[in-house]
Amino acid sequence: MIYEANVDEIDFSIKGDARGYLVPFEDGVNMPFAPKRFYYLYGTDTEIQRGFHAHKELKQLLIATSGSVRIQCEWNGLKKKFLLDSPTKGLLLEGMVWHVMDKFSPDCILSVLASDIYNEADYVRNYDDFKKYEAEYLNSF
Ligand code: T46
Repeated sequence: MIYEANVDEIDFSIKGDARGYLVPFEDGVNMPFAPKRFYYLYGTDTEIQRGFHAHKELKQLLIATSGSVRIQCEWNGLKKKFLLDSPTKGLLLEGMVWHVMDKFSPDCILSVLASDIYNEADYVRNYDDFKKYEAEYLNSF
């Protein structure tokens, strides 16, 4: 089974006036998918690493709405680290991207908009399985 992968850093369009700032997300305007789920991670200790999985089909937009967190990604034979440290930017993870979140600041709230409801069957939690799926994808060209 071939699963596509894509990673993209996105700078949001900010609405603001004398009262403060606002960042809207609208399907068909600036959202790359229509979200079906929202969740957030908070209270994660600085020393903790989370994630260690990829998703087969799920698309997610990760935003540090408070504080900062590092996201280490691996996809399509590439490895890259991203720092989410502002509510004005996000990280789009589409499909088969192995990701690990760490270096959570004490005030970090990592908010996630997801393209589908929670489904454990969509997770690839074994790294060797991830590499097999990735190799299948890379050999398909
Ligand atoms: C991801 C990263 C960024 C639910 O019951 N419903 C949910 O919507 C989610 C996301 C999780 N759960 C349960 C499953 C586990 O028993 O919450 C527990 C913790 O989930 P997990 O160990 O997968 O958490 P993280 O921080 O490793 O990963 C989470 C998301 O699960 C994952 O999709 O991409 O954040």
